[in-house]
Amino acid sequence: MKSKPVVIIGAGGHAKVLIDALLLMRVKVLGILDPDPLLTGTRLLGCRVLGNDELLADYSPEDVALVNAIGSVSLPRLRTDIFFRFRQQGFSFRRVIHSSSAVSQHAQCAEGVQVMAGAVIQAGAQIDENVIVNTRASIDHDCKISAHSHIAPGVTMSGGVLVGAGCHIGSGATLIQGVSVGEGAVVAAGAVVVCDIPPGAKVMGVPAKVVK
Ligand code: JB2
Repeated sequence: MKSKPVVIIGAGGHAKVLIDALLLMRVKVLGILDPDPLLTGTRLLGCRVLGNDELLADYSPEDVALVNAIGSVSLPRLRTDIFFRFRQQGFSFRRVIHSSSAVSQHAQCAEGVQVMAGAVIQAGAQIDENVIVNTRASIDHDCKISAHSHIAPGVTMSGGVLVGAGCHIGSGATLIQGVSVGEGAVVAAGAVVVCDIPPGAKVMGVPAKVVK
């Protein structure tokens, strides 16, 4: 069955990476929505910025799918809000899996999951809705990444790691096997996590320690 064409929400850096992957997947991009009036009419990798989110009223959820191109660093809640707002209107969010990633056929990726170039997801892993597994991140067997979390570029996660919803795991962090990261926690770039992290905590360093 032919896949639906997509409309992209947000025209920033993450959108550029997603469009690159979508073009390789041969998915048709109808356009990009962004509230910044200066961007209207401009192009990102050849795809046109149409205007703000109100233009979504011109499309039917039966004919198009959405791609959430809001990243999770500068606007941590917005990505989640966008996902719920437009799903409530009946739209679905397309999975974007870069052709150079290696996703086990025995792993599960839910609605709207984005797996970027060079990422590896091993057997038994479960990736929940709206999660970003960014460039060259490695998620080993039986990890569970809960909804709306961002696994930044170059993260290494050994087997059986549990990440709660809405977490940010910073670039290059390492998490040893079996540790748990509580909901809404932030792991700083380069941290090495060797024990469980409570919900909402911010940790950094080697080994990682709670700083907030
Ligand atoms: O409500 C909105 C909205 N609010 C902000 N609707 C839509 N459709 N777009 C919205 N935006 C737009 O998202 C902003 O006007 C802006 O153009 C875009 C966010 O772009 P930015 O480059 O600031 O961030 P990003 O989310 O694309 O990328 C962040 O996350 C990535 C994962 C950066 O930190 C990247 O470095 C990172 N790789």
